[in-house]
Amino acid sequence: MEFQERVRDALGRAAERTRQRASGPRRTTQADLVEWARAHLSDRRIVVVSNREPYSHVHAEDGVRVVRNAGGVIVALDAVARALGGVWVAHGSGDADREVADAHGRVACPPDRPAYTLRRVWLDPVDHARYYSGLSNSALWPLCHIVYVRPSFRAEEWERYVDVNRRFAEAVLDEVGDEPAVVFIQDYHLALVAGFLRASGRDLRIAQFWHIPWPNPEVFRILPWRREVLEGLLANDLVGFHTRAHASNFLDSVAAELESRVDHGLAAIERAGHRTWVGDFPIGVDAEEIGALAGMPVSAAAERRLRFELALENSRMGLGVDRMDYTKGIPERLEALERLFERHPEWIGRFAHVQVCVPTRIELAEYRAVRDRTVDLARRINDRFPRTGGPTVHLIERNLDFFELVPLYRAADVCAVTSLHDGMNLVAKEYVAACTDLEGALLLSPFTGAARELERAYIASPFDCEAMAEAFHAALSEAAQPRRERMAALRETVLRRTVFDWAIHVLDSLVGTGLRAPAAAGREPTVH
Ligand code: ADQ
Repeated sequence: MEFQERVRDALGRAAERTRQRASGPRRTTQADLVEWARAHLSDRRIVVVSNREPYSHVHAEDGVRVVRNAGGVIVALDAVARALGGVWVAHGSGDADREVADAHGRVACPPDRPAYTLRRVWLDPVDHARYYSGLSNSALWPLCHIVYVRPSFRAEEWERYVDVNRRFAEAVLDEVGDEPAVVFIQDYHLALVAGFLRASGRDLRIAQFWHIPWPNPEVFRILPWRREVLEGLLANDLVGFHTRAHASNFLDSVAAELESRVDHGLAAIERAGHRTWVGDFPIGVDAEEIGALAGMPVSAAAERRLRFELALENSRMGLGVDRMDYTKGIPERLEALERLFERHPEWIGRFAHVQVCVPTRIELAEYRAVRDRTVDLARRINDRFPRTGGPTVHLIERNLDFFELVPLYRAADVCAVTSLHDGMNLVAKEYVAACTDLEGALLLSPFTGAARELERAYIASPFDCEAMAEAFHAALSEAAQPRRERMAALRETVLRRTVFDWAIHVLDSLVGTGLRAPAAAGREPTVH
């Protein structure tokens, strides 16, 4: 058995022991999701659809290796698909993916313990440039994140987006055949899939979760294909967002753009005889597993190694973990740190910041620019405010395995999540989940979905450098007792709503006792 598998097995046992010892309220776990799915979805196949695949096959020195792609959403949906033996339709992005799949792009997953079918959709370089880098990430992503990066709209990208969405839908239909099915679509790459599915006339219950913010109607109306996107999404029975504000913006956008009956009170939209429910379902993390991993001796050893390697014995440690994306406020975070050293020189030489940033979408100029700014700022801070034994700002520019990430969470005295705009932000919740000893502080941007739930964090705007510098100072200086009380309150929230609650909540709203109305702003229905 490989080292990581052994750790994973031990982790499962540790999480179970933690659960058995826990005296507080019972938390929702993967087993609950599996049980729920067996009880409520057994008469329908489940098909998950996402751009990203849960497992990739890649070439390595010793042959073809399987990589389990990270992220809370993938883990939760993997649990649903495993429980039901369903199908997952996703882009086959590994460089050995084709070699291991059959003629239809199918491969059994998880590869070591097959339980469901991964159906890979193949994209060529033009698809990638136009559907992914183009319409998805140069138009919809900046449109939905209001951070003043101007979206660009190109007809050929839209055409390719339509085409790729159609191919995803065809793959779904090919898999379900004439059987009734539940289809759960993820995110903004696939806004048109539900429309193609509905047009097939098959017996499908369809839900879509929009993981990023939804802008207000004034912003949304600049999208040339706004009606097509809305019509595609309204082909779903249920559309979910992380926050009520984003759900409300979606209702307002539909009301402004389409002839429809928008019921803000029920959070439902009727158009052309079809009803779509709209709800807010804040996503969580597998807090128990993260906590169990944080408590294992391997994590403690890794933390000690890290502290030694970075010469942190006499320094407090800050941490940032992000995709290198302009929405995450990474340069703004470093500017605030520079200001911290100017305003509070007592931290010079006594505080180091570790910034883990995985390169992403580097084919786009805005992403290269944010990386260059980050590297320049780190260099400037290290020149201006040196520290004995190691850098003041330490950049790690690669993807870390969770077994590497959790020791970093453990070690950090303060974790900074400074997004300019973010649907939820899972790093904030992962950090809190890892702080089992309550020794840590979360600095959080108010422009994240997470800030709506994690009110006891040190909240500071990334657009206000002075305020963020002071928030760093406060997080590092507050007395132990109130700081620990804050962390205990944050942990209660994160443990109460796990990623498994999220999946059950969305799917139960879709197939439970008929479609239940999720909570929404209590306003009178408007008819347009
Ligand atoms: P993202 O924008 O990707 O997600 P986030 O929610 O923070 O943002 O999730 C990032 C995930 O990637 C976390 O699980 C984190 O641990 C991991 N990660 C980040 N950098 C890493 C690194 N260098 N190495 C390894 N792992 C790393 C989108 C939306 C969010 C929303 C999620 C889920 O933009 O707002 O919270 O979907 O709905």
